[in-house]
Amino acid sequence: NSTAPATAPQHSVEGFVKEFLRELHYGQGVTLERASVNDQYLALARTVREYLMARWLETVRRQRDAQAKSVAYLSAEYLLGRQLDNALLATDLSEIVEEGLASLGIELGTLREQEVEPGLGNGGLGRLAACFIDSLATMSVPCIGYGIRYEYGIFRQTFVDGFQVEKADSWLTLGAPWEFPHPEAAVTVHFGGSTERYTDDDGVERSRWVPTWDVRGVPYNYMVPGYQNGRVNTLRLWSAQATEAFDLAIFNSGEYVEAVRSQTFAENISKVLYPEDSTPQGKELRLQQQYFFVACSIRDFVENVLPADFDLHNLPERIIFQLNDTHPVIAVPELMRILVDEKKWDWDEAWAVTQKCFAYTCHTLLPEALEVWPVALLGKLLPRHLEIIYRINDDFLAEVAQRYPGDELRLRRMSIIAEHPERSVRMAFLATIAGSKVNGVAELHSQLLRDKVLPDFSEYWPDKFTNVTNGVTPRRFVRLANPALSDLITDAIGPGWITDLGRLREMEPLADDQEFREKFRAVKAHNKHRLSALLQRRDGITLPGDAMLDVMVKRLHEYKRQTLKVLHIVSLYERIVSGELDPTTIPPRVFAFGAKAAPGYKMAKQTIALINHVGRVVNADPRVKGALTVVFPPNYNVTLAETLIPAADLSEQISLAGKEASGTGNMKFALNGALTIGTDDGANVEIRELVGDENFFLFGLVEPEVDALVTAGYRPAEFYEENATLRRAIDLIASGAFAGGDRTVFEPIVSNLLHEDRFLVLADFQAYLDAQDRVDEAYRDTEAWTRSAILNVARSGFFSSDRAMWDYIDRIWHSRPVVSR
Ligand code: 26W
Repeated sequence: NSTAPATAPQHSVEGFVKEFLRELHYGQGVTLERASVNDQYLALARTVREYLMARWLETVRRQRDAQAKSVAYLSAEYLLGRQLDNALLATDLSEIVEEGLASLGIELGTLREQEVEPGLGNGGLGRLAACFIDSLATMSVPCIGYGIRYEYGIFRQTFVDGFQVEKADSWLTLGAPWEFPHPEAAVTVHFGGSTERYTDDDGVERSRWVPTWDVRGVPYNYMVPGYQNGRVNTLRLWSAQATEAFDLAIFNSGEYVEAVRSQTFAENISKVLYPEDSTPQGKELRLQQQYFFVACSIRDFVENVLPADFDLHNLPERIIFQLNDTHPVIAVPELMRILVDEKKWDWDEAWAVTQKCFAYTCHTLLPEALEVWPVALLGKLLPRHLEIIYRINDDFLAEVAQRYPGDELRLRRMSIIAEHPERSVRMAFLATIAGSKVNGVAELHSQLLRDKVLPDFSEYWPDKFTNVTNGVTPRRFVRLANPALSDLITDAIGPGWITDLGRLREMEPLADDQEFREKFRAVKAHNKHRLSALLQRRDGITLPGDAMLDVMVKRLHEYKRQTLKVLHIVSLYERIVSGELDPTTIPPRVFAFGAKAAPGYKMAKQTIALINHVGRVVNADPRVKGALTVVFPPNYNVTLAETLIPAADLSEQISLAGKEASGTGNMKFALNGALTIGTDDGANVEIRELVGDENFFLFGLVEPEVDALVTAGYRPAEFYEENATLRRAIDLIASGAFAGGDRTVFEPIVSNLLHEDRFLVLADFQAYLDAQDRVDEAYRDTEAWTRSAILNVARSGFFSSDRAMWDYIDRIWHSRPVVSR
């Protein structure tokens, strides 16, 4: 019929070439002869988009008709990675495009490299959101991802003399072919002002918000294509704009700069991603970002996604807002405000509906990472929301008081409002009280969340708490990142694993097949060459030919303990140069790091400098040449991960037990055939259980031991005194050996280790070295190592984000969002 969307271009080389040239001519306005690489890339992206368009429009239409329950994933971060390859995979166009471009003398690989990845996230939490929306699309589950279209994503990291220097990430400057702006669908959100009481037409006394300034949220839509299933979900990111471009009265008086001030002010809200991972700074702009995007999103869902005549009493049947950590929690009082103030509902009926519409995922255990907002700040920016939070708190505490009469201390512990060190709102408590479910992101984490972070709440609502262990998308992190391994797997067990990762189990018997092991090693070798070529091109880094690749990539944080890895390297180096260790007796190793530090995190930045300086000395010393190599390519991101992880032999997951909520890098490595050296932490626990103890190098204190040691009074200096190997390593750093003789450069790291060592690096040092000896030992037996690597792949299917999504559906979202096909 006439409203049906246009059909997709022909799925053939000719069909593609025709569309591509059309895009080049009419979209870019250039001829093939004069087209730059960027012109070609943009035309290609737009062409691929066209293949998805009919499916997208169809998905949206079906979803409207089906009136199915949707998941609205609320996340301040989406760390998407490059889009082109994923779109080619989803549409099964890779071969056609490669051939079609080749016929025009263009290399697909060159255009691929042109894309700047949208780095709209910091690390694990943002990447998880990207994996989840991929899985939901692939599983045909209705989902809309809501977030912020930051103009600048996570900073680009450079090194100057080994120290991190941040550069702005201008990911939009060369064009953004994957986004669809919809300025006509903009919504207005309010800030500031005060509240007032009034009597409504029915004579009821009510509160209302009288805000003083507003901002327009312009939605930008992005396609989220399912894997070859004809479905395309939507990611909707909000960009902030001034409601009025400028104040004409001021402009006419000649004050041009003053006239556009409000525009700059409004646009600041979506200007840049906060680069703090886990240490909230309590900045007003951040709260503005949070409220901005959730207010836009709720309004959008209620006014644009739901039918016009929709009765909001039925909202829980149509939506579940999944809160990705506490960042979007201000959505709770916002929905209450809409229902009570705007729709004039009774408080209790509004609260009953609200409670069913939210669920909360916690992603941390560090107390300092739990967001709190000073009452003064929140009250200034969102006075009505603060009132609503007070009311939620009062009602809740009254209930608690009824259950535990006279337990004043408990009320104080459970109050959303903390009194010290300053009056503030504990967002995790608000989320827990409002959410229908609260989940942690790995078994151990969920346990600790119940027992240590929210014990009073889990006692009060034992059934509210659940676990969903994280997962990663096999499309991006196996099929796309590791085509050689993918082909090997598909040859062995067929292609079904791509959407049913548990089927990797079928490979298990092949671990005992000598010929298969050889092929598996050939895949690893191929991936190492590919990495080597990339690092040469990208950073001028040369990798030695044949060495174990030992990789630690993740944000730089003390609890993750990059310092422990450095001590291992320094210790090996020191033992070799002092003559204690013969370098020809250990397997040659490349130690690869990738890590960004929050710009204000001093200790983390020092650690980056230390790694680089150790690398410089080690790599230049002929006494260890060939045996030890340290590489630290700058600006680790999703794109680099996709080449680095498939090449790895050893995965470093060495956080202090009880600190890493889950980890997801750990899963990507195991799925790509690296063995893990790791602590009993986060999802490492489940990886080890699944792959088997004999295929995993476990070391270190377990969480109860950590707890006991800290309670007893941990004195790191004792470990230093008692362990000669450790002492020699630390002394070498302290001597200035890695800083041209300057003892002051790394003094803060040394004295922190000796006198504070919050994350028990020294306590775990010897156990770590022993485990590394076991790694060397195991690596020498090539066949046995390969066997373990294959078993790691075969037994890690559980870590698919598809499985994680089924668990959310089953344990949290309940009424399974209907598959509308
Ligand atoms: C600035 C405030 C702030 C606070 C917390 C920013 C970011 C956070 C996140 C919760 C940090 C984060 O990314 N957590 C990670 O989430 C991953 C996905 O669940 C887990 O795998 C990681 O273990 C966890 O550290």
